[in-house]
Amino acid sequence: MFVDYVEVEVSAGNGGHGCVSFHTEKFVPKGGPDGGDGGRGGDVIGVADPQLTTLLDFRYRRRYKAKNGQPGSGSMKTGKSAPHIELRLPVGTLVKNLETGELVADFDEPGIRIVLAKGGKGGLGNDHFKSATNQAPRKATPGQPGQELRLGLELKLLADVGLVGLPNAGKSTILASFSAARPKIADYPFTTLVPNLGIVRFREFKSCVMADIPGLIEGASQGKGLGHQFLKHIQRTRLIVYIIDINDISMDKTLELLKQELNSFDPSLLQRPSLVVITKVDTVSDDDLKEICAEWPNDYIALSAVARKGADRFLQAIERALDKQ
Ligand SMILES: Nc1nc2c(ncn2[C@@H]2O[C@H](COP(=O)(O)OP(=O)(O)OP(=O)(O)O)[C@@H](O)[C@H]2O)c(=O)[nH]1
Ligand SMILES: [Mg+2]
Repeated sequence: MFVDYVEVEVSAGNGGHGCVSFHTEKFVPKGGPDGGDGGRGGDVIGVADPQLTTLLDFRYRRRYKAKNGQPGSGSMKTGKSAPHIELRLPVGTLVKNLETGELVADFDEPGIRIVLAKGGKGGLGNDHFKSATNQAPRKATPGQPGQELRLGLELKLLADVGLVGLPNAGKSTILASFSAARPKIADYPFTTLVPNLGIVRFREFKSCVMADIPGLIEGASQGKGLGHQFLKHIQRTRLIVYIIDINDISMDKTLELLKQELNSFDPSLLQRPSLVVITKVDTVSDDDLKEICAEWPNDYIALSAVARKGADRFLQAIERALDKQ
């Protein structure tokens, strides 16, 4: 299952209290203050883990609490600090503070670690409060509370290229043909129910990440089909590739429709660089292809992902479009 939004509660640990204590020893009746400091509470830290592709784990567990620091004790012993706890998040996760609406962190690179909730500092033991006039202070400070936050975790996939098209247009077939990803492919609409990512290699040491999202239909903005719920996954792509089936009887209307749906979700998506790909061209004769495309006013790339016709042009166009940015 693919989960791209969850709400969780995180609590960092409280700091341990400082200690009031006095040194006692045989024949040393009035030893000075020797109360140690409290230990620090554990932080809650987010870590971007490239092995993860979903926030599914957080469906089942919503509360994360780091331990409290130990209180200080006599003989100047500082309390033990509590260990930090880690939330492992898929790369592309945005974290929002639900109380303030503010963006707390963007886990946009594998391996980055960001403290989400800070543990409280330990309190000071009475040793800190001795002075010339007060040799036996009875004062220590309490540990500070750890931060407690309600957070919204939202996964927005990070890909260079997003494939957008009607259901059954052939998007997953393209991803499967140009990457090692193995999305489900079938001859009916809505085969793809969740986004898929794949790495497309242009040549050695040069590649891009391609995202195949579920097909869009007219009225997706009103929740039809799978609606807009997956469009957020192309919000962070650098290039949008519209995929249109050559057997579509009104290719230009389809392109218009796809653009409209993107526009009603997020108008800035239409400013993004884009390419138009007419696919499944192996299903028509070369003459028909010429005829159909002669009427097509836009720039396009003719492709058959199955017969790998036009594959080089397709890859070059993507590479060039990405290089331009
Ligand atoms: N002949 C031919 N068939 C293709 C080509 N590309 C896709 N198909 C077929 O078209 C059908 C739909 O392909 P998919 O890749 O599942 O389409 P999709 O756009 O991912 O569809 P949804 O996931 O439902 O949105 C499958 O039966 C594919 O085998 C192609 O280039 N040539
Ligand atoms: Mg698909």
